[in-house]
Amino acid sequence: MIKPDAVGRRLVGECIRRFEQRGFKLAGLKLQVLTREQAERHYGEHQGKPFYAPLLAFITSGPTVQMIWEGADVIAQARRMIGATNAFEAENGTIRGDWALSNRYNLVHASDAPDTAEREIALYFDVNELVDYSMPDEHWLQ
Ligand code: FUP
Repeated sequence: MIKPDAVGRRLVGECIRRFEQRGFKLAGLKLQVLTREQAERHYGEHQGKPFYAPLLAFITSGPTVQMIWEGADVIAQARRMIGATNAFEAENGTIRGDWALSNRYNLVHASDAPDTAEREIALYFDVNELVDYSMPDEHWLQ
């Protein structure tokens, strides 16, 4: 997910470019302002923590871009590409390490395991919004 701070800072194209150029395949794409209910379901694990309320206020404050990326080891590689949650600890060359200076306004989210990816995809997409197709360069990327 590209979060409202990245949309507001005109970084949507840069974020998509990194995943595309790494070799991942886009299987879904959507611009939407999250409802309070979607945000609560997404971040339910953090309920009760001090940053929960400001996190929900932030994530519902403007448009987000939901993306489904496919490819070899995509979950682990995407997490590496976005960098540590706290941008002050994110390595240079990661999305957060290059463009963020915050532990809350950290530009992007990526699912951390196959079951969370499934849950988050179902939260944001209808099945008929997923696109299945082949890329001509797929045999270079496995
Ligand atoms: P991530 O898996 O990278 O999305 O990170 P977490 O699930 O640990 O945290 C979710 C979001 O909560 C982060 F993107 C930013 C926010 N957060 C804070 O605002 N303060 C904190 O101390 C920790 C996380």
